[in-house]
Amino acid sequence: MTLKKTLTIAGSDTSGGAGIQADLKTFQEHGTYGITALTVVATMDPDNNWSHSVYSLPIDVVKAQLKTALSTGIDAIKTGMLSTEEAIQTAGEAIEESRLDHVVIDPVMVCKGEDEVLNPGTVDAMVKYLLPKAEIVTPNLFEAGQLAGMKTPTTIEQMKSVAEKLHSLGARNVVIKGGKQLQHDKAADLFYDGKTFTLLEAEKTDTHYNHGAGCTFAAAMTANLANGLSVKEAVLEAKKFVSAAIANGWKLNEYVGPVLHGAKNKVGAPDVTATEI
Ligand code: PXL
Repeated sequence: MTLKKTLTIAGSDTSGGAGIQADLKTFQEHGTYGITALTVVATMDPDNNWSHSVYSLPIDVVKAQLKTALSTGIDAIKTGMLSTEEAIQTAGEAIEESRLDHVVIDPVMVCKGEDEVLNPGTVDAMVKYLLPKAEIVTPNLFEAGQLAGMKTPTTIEQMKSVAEKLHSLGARNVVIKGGKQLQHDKAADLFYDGKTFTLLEAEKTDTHYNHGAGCTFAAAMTANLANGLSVKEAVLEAKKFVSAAIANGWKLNEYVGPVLHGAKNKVGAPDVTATEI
């Protein structure tokens, strides 16, 4: 038996819901073989309101992992948390070396509840080294505005303008995640392929237990691309996967509730609609 191989270049979320842990769980649910190159280790302090610390790994260690990973013959790559310009450039070079089209860039700038861009300069580096290589880029509203050099979109019309800008910067497809900030009655994400805008909608789930949703969404797209789906199908199926995961989010402790990565395969997915707008 051979499996499609999906590589994530991302950080470890010690609490297990986001980051590389979300990616591996999601890959497993999609039947792809997960391979990792770890960039940072994120920890959360239970004595300080679960505040995050991010420890970057030495760049040599990232490069050594990428050498191992690429030698296995990867089918699709996802990037997640990359805390330094050097790590972003290194990820860009690894993608280049892989010659893969199936590249999903999740431009992680913040962890939920924290509101700072990881490092000054990382936004410019993402635009330079990663956007032009993205088959799909998956920013949230804040990240989309930062990458585009525009203000954070809060309406679907504004999301459309930002998506056009991100496409013009080299991303072949753009998925802007609406999240909770978007003023809309559904849980909506905007998909733009350079020609058509498609609004993906699911019923909103009244939950705070959605930690890891963004990573899970992008990882599901990555696995779907590796498994041969078209970009549009990969995004639509990933939306179903993450909607199920959010609808079944659960309480890990008083600070955090992760999504249930395996929910779609266990209990099925809620309805998702795709409407050209
Ligand atoms: O959810 C964004 C994210 C990505 N990657 C890592 C994280 C987080 C948030 O906690 O820890 C490693």
